[in-house]
Amino acid sequence: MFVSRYLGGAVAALAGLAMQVQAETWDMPTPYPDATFHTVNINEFAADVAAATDGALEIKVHSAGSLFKHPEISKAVRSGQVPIGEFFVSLLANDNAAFGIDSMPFLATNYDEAERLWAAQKAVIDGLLDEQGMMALYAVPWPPQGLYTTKEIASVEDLAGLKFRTYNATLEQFANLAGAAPTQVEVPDIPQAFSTGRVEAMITSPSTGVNSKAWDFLSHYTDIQAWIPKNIVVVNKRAFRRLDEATQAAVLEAAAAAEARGWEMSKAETEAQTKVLAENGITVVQPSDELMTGLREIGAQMLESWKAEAGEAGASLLSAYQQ
Ligand code: PCA
Repeated sequence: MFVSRYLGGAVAALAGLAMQVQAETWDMPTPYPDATFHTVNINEFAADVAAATDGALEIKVHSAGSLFKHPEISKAVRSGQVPIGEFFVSLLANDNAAFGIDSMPFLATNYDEAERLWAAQKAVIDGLLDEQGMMALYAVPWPPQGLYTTKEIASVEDLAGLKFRTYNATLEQFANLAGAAPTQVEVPDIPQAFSTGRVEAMITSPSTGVNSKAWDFLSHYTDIQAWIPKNIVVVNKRAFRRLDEATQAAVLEAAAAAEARGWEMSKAETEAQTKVLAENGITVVQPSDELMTGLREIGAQMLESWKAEAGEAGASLLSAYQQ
């Protein structure tokens, strides 16, 4: 009696151990809230991986910067603190200018252009990520970026002096060149930054405008469609290699599906969320020629400085895109 109970316990313990060895959980930090379509897409990706591997690989999503703050996510994946994560790809522009090309104003402003730019960019950044011990799984664009303000904006001069919410170095440069005063604010902090008066204008997608309830603190959305920036999902290479072959294949397959699905979600969001802005009282306006001319001049100036910084790799990226 005592012996069999003892053995029974040992067998149960061993079975538990085998389960632990087989089933792996990957913690995945992401920067944006649950309602964001990127996060919805990532949750589907995680469900696909779990289903395809019979639960052998569980990806546990930690959204809205809850596990790591946005600027820390790439470092956490790089160092192996977490095996996988999502971030705004242009945040790595400090490492190499190639990461920031998708935030260049008026270079790629529709989805066809964005797709071609991603192909040209990917060829360069795959190698850069590899050097950092990471591998890109997939990237998904935000809808075209528009201008949110508390008044009508007829020309670049109207932006002068505005306290401007920014999300990366390129947008900061843009705001500075427009004569505005940039302040970096992460998405989960947008409502508070506006309600406390830290900022009073921003450039972002209809998606982020809706997710942040922009109508609580802003009145005008000018549809300038300035650029189409992307989020990227990356893995730590060592963590990926530790998976068995079938699991690796399942991750790659789910990633390819997530990329295709994400681009479609993004396209659908553009119109749908612009409508939600209008329904909630935001005045949606088409930009004046004067405003667009002024903004394009700033964009042209920024591209020149990007080229100077990005060197030969940048030149070949651009010529691949412009072919
Ligand atoms: N939303 C994110 C990035 C681009 C976008 O549309 C943000 O505003 O930070």
